[in-house]
Amino acid sequence: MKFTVVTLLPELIEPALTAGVVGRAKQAGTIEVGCVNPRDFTSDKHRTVDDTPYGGGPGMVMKPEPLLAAIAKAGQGHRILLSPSGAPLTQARVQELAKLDHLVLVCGRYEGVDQRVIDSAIDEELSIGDYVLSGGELGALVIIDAVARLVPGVLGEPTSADDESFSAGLLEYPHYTRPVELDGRGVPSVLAGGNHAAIAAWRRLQAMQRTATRRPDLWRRYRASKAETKAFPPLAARTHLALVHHPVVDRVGTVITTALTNFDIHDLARSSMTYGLAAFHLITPVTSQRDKAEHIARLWMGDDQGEHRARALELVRTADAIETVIATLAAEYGQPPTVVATSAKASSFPAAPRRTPAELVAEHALDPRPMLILLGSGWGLADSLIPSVSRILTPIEGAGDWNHLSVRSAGAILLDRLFGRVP
Ligand code: JCQ
Repeated sequence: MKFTVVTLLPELIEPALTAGVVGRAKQAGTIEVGCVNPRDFTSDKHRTVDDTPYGGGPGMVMKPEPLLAAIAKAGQGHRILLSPSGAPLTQARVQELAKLDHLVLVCGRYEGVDQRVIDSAIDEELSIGDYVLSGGELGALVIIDAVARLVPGVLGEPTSADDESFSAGLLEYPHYTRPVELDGRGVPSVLAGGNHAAIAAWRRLQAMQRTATRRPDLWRRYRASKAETKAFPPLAARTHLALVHHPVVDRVGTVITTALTNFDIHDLARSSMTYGLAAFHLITPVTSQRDKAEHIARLWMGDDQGEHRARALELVRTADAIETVIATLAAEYGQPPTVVATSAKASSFPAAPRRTPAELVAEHALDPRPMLILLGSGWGLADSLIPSVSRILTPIEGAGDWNHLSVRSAGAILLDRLFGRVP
């Protein structure tokens, strides 16, 4: 594997590649690194490599001709420009780059590079993160390091590269070595036990826990294996959604009981099924309303034409009060649920800690307790009458002040934010 760095500051590149794994690989000839300096392709006596920007503005732009000549001198290879405007570098991209045999890493300085150089002589723009460096050299070193360690023969063991963070979509589990006690801190006993299956399970759980809490973005993309799903069932599978018809408020804040609606039952049951929830509860103290809900659900469950909807309606349960659902879940799971309220108003449930959907998932992902999410019908949950609420979800925000989503729409949006996969 060959790397050619196009840079005005080769002295920033060369010394950084003499030590460690990459330094050894370079010495052994497993990788080859060279620099080409655009300043060597100038013809004026000041060896000018920058110029003022057309259109004005602060700073300077790299002069095209010396840069183009240096890129040409670098030879045939995949030409990458390091830039804060590039696509974010990922381990997946690093793995692809490691299959190529020559990377040309072009480093900008000053405010940047003439767009026509990018258009004519760059294959790909990559960013190493959302911050600005004074030049592309440190980014080029990052790419060299990340790619080189995947080149066969650079790392000692061929397996130790794939075992790590990001390759599996999870963060690394914590590592320990001797001494067994360090300033009063011990080593998790499972690691010293010699039970390899138990160690593997512990490490996997640690990796999952860390990923869920530290990197909700990665956790959302993570696809557990069948065995993992069995060992650590997903949060959705122990989440219950409830549509509350009492106690809720009307438009002036009076506590009321709302009437059941057919569309709410059908649509929220289908949303619950789509996102893998355990059940959808309809809560009303009115016996005839509960009978009606049961009737609506049973109607479809007997219908062969509506087979898909039938499966969703099997999730429907009815209860006379929130406390009844809590008691039922406590009995079913052997521990009470975390009760989560939703509200369109920022001021409701002032005592409950506020959580974004991502924070709630992070907090709960590997907590074995069930979760009960309350949706209010009418003008929302009567917060002072529901003391069991221990978390409140941040309101769904649209474009402006007008915020009157139907409970069906709010429920679907919420479930997608909590449990929806990203492609
Ligand atoms: C790379 N994240 C930050 C700085 C201009 C090409 O134009 C410019 C390049 C740089 C160097 O790259 C970065 C960077 N990933 O700052 C300014």
